[in-house]
Amino acid sequence: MCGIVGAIADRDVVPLLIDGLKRLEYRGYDSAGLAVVDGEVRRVRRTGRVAEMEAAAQAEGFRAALGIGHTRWATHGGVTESNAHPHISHGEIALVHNGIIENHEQQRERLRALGYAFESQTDTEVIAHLIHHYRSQGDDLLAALQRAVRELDGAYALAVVDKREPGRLVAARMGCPLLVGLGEGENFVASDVSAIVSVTRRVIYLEEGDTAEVTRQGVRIFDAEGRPAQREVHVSDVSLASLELGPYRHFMQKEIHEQPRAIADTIEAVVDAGGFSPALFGADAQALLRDVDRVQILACGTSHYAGLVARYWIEAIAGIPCAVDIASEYRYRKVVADPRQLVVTISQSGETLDTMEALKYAKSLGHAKTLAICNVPESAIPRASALVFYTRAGAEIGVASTKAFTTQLVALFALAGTLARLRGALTEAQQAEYLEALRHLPGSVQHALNLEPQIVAWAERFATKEHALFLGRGVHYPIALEGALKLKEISYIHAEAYPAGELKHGPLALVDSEMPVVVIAPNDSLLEKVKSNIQEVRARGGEMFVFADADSHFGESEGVHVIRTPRHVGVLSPVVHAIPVQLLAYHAALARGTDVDKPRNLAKSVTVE
Ligand code: HGA
Repeated sequence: MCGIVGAIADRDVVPLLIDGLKRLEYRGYDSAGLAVVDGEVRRVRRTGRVAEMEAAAQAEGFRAALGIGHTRWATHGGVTESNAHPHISHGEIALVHNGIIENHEQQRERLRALGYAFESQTDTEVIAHLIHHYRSQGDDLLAALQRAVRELDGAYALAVVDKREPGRLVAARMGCPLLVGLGEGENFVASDVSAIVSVTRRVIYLEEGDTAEVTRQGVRIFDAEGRPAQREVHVSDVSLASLELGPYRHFMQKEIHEQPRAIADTIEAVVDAGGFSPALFGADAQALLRDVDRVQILACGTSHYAGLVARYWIEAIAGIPCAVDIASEYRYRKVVADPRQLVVTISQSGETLDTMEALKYAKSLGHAKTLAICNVPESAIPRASALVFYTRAGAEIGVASTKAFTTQLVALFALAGTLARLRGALTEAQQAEYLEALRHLPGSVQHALNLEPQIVAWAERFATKEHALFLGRGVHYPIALEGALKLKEISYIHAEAYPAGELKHGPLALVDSEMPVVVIAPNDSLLEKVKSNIQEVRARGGEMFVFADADSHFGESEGVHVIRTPRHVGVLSPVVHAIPVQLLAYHAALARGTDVDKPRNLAKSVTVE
């Protein structure tokens, strides 16, 4: 989603803003802009890439010691230059916004009546005029911002400058991420730390309702009531290397190949804790998890599929009923609350708005046992949860999630093991067996990555197709869902996933020689059933692409292509089978020439509803 960066310094901040916006490109966007204060407010905006906006800024000789920049992912109003941020009021106030203002129509009417003219269709423009309105009633910029945000419903991260106050920029946060970066004689605001990592690693994460004044000398933060607030300074460990491409062609490719390391790092937490232990989830975990008798998982997209895999593990290993809901559905339905239920949220960024809102809803119903599984330290969802497990995937830049997914699976497996142990449902011997399986997992994942050349050959055949079916059974059905989602996201091939047994209940009608069917067929108890499903497809002339285990004796035949994944790795098999479907999607997208890391219409951290 949108990226915000702002800077105040004793030097020209334009290169810093451009560099920051480029580092935020991974979040997904459709236009970019910046505004600087240099006696006047000067602005440049372009639809398309940051590089185009950069060229325009250079051509116009932009230089200034104070400025704000933005990458926009349109929600209100089309992708046009006049809708791109920053928005300006009366040539004085310039503002960038991430989020959605729900009462923008009422505010627009009110401001029109006050004489304000609108140049864009965005919800954002009302904020610029509202601040200007209070500013012209005598408030200074900070006070005007604080008054304005009190009148906004919805979600926002804001950075604002005013040509009459060149010594500061002001910022506000509600529902969308924003942090302050602390430099030497220069300070910054940004949506995430990657934007400013080349200038500082010292950051303050703003809390919900906070406003901030950022000057060259320092930062003042105020809470939602406008009282001065102290916020902790964190030193970010995001490395520049993790934000750079290195020898890879795309971040997605890099991140697919980083999975053995990411998984090993995440497993290390389990090893350090001496096995499946509540200590993995935080200091209060023992007390909170002890009497859990149901689990509710809330997530979106790929994280939701991780939750679907976890349901099998939590029910089979811990014997605890587990429900999995799409966060945006859960938050709008009447839910029967159960205080002994553990509410688990899963979000790579920890900022996914739908998941955050679902968590708030669960808490409002009295759920106190909340656990976040998340990849970004100190992000909003873990901060709003009683317990947290941080996956150790490192920065994930590609919009299509890969290493975040497989490390989430490791975290969820550790949760299933821990709940089982707390209930006395796991013997020492079983725990030892599971830990052994975990130890072998990075190697099996590496083995699956080695299948890449075979998968490239398949992908070339896929690239010409417009549709694909993915089939799986049991714990591998969510992997079929994930494979279909990956293919859709980056290659734009329409793909659907079904539990293989559902084929004859409808989708079989779609099967012909133009509909490739991918089957996840590990050598588990459902293999014979999957083989029957394959015959059903073959009988209709469908071409099959089967991922089978090395030990499954699955033979190739006319119209049935087989790639053998590593020997069956038992209960962790879904993690290993995630790899070939990621590779298939990646290489199909490459063959079709799509923008793999920034697929059209999609954003990385989905911070709007
Ligand atoms: N609603 C604003 C900002 C959109 C946004 O935050 N996207 O991530 C707009 O449409 O311009």
